[in-house]
Amino acid sequence: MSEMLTIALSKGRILQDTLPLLAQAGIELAEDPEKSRKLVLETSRDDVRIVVVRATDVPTYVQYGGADVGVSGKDVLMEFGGDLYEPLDLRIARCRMMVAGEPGANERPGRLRVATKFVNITRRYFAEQGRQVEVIKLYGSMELAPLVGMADLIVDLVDTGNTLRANGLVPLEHIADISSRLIVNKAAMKTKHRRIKALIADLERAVAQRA
Ligand code: PRT
Ligand code: MG
Repeated sequence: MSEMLTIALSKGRILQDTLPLLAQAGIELAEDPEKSRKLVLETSRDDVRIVVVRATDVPTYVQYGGADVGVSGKDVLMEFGGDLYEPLDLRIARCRMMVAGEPGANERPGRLRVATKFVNITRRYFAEQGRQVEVIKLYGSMELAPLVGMADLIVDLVDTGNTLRANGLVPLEHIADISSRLIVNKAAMKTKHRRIKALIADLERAVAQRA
């Protein structure tokens, strides 16, 4: 029997959108992951297992070898900035990273305050443009910060725009297009080369068929 291949995924949209791609690669789950409390899930293949972790922890598990491969949003990867291979854009869980706020808030004079959970991306974005900002770290509900006068701007992910609209905010500046990527541990890419190459090829085919 060949060595175990461990895949790290997060619950929610990434799991939902990745499972059909894995199924096309011949990897199916035995039980419903959204209902199960298990963190290690067996699959239809004896030599493949899935571990379920927080979205922001997926790159950490893959970089440090807790998993051989994983699926992460480009937002999470840009913020993480670690040392991983990123061989395939799965084109799922797509959205945009935006600067948002009240209309015209990005043209206010002086040093603006920006609330976000993406502090590294935000610092980099404004620094590249030579704009001085104060970055405030939040862990969620960024849209609230401008409403209570705590920040001029937020940096957040936008899909339909409904969340911004519901809070009287508008998208102001586009930072990046986001989708989920297959990531691979650098050592595993060598030691499990044949299997990982095959997985990449299978997923590549599945992605192409959906496009
Ligand atoms: O939820 P948890 O705290 O455990 O982790 P998480 O929020 O990182 O996970 P999850 O499952 O919510 O998101 C996983 C990945 O999905 C993200 O890292 C993105 O790459 C991708 N993704 C795609 C999104 C969205 N679309 C999205 N719309 N992630 C979050 N949102 C949120 C956004 O932050 C905002 O609050 O949805 C809201 C905006 O949506 P609209 O449709 O109202 O514009
Ligand atoms: Mg979430």
